[in-house]
Amino acid sequence: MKIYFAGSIRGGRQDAAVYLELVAELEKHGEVLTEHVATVGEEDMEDGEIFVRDLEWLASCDAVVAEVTTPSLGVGYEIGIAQSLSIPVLCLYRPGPDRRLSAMLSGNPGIRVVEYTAVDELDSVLTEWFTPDSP
Ligand code: 6K6
Repeated sequence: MKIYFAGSIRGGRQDAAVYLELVAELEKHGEVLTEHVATVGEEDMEDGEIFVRDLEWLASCDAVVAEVTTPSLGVGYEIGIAQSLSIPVLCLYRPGPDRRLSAMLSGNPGIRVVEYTAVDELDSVLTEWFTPDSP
């Protein structure tokens, strides 16, 4: 199982610690192609190289898991591309008093959105979602 993990980078890094925990959980279910999304600091790559590499990985993956609490143009773009390629998308969202998830995700019948408060709640959700034919 090749998993493309998507999380905010230039949209804001306030959830980077959550992404690290999530990547560790996702590694129990397959190969995470995009571990760098959870690491601190930017890689030394041109934006054009990042775009081409990430789209190749996206097109080659079996599933996309996106942490969508921090809004990110790049994550939204990746979700749209994944949907157009018929790749299953799981969005993970931590509700808060000062934010609302985009209707393009919460109202989208083609993707699964799961609300959570802490990564350790997601064990059974991830196991069920990664079970073949489940997403
Ligand atoms: C590496 C680690 C931190 O920063 C970098 C260099 N930049 C990027 N490297 C890899 N993927 C990127 C980078 N910038 C954006 N992306 C992709 O877009 C990732 O797959 C993320 O899911 C998403 C984040 O988009 P923004 O708009 O929040 O940057």
